[in-house]
Amino acid sequence: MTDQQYCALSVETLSQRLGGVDDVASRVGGDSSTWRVREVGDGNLNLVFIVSGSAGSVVVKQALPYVRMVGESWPLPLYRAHFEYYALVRQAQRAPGIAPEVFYFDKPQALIVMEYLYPHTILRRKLISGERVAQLGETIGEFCARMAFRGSELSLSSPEKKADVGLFSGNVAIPAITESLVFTDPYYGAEMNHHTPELSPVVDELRRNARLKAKVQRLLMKFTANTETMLHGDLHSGSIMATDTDVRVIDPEFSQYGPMAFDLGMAVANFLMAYFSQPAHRQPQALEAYQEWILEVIEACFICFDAEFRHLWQTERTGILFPKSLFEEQGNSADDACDALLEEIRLDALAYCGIEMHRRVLSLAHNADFEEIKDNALRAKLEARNVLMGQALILEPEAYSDLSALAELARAYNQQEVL
Ligand code: SR1
Ligand code: MG
Repeated sequence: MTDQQYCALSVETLSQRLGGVDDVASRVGGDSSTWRVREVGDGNLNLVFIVSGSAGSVVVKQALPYVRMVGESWPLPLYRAHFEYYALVRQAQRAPGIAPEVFYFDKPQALIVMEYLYPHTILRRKLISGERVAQLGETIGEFCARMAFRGSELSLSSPEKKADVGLFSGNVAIPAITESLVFTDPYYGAEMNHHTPELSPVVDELRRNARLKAKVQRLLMKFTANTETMLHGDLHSGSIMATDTDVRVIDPEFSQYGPMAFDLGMAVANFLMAYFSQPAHRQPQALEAYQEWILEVIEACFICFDAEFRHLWQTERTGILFPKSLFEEQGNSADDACDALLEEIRLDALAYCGIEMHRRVLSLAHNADFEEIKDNALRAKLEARNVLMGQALILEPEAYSDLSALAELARAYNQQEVL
């Protein structure tokens, strides 16, 4: 398959095209003409197939040369699949057991064959249907900390880190999407934007707030200029799959080197959007307990991020940053430096969180938590709470770095009649 010119797979052609690839055939098993192939891609960009045979199932993900949710009018380079592959390999090394295992990668075809996660389902669907997942916040917090620390010069050697930043700097098309859809478009009437019509008074006021826009642009500046670590880059609840007791992270195609706080902020934003949308999805008797559980997930996420980062700081600080030769070996503790760095990450994560809360209701790619609410008046009311909390986090992250203050803020907006 490797020598062939790129050609998008289909349910009809997949078995014939991948049947001769040993790494795939041995996992699926049997005669490839008997394989069952389903296209299950419901994301914004790619083709995703589940292929099953007598020995098991695999997932085949193939990039399309355009943005699937928009169509061929928005071309997107196939090379993004290479970066997804590079990211999956690094995630397996830096945070083992969380990303799907890769079985096969075909660069010209922009396709990755990987582990089929079963009986896992997309976390966003679980949050909409009110399911609980044990250790959710803990796993995501720990994952973010491991990726943040082990992808940085706190851990990597300087040449290794520079080479990786160089490699990922070839991925120009995907960061450009984040730079506009996440950081810029929500704050003016960009062409592809849409929002619930009843939300307009809140949106108009937000877009008039020059202080807010300036803060967001400063965060964009950090996002573009700061190559601290390798990010997942799109850690929303559709990029997390789970059972009741197991949590996995998928889809790192938005991976790039960027600020340590970014993934943590994105993940927490998606938990908060699940929180604010709950009144539309839960019966009143189940609502409060489930919303409180989501707040516990957020708290656990931050606590476990800090704990794991501190642990790695003590045990794996082998890079050029804050070297032990400068601290411990001179009789100085480096603990205060770690605390200060974690505080900075917490504040930036809260601000990135606020931005993600905005883009998912104001820009192009909305999330189902709000989008599936059929009653527009209710949807706008819940989205308004989310937008206003996001604004508070961007403008004043210092006020909410204490986790109980953050939870109180969410509870306060959850009660507020904005519209
Ligand atoms: C055009 S891509 C829109 C969004 O989908 C992805 O999941 C990212 O979140 C991106 O911003
Ligand atoms: Mg994705």
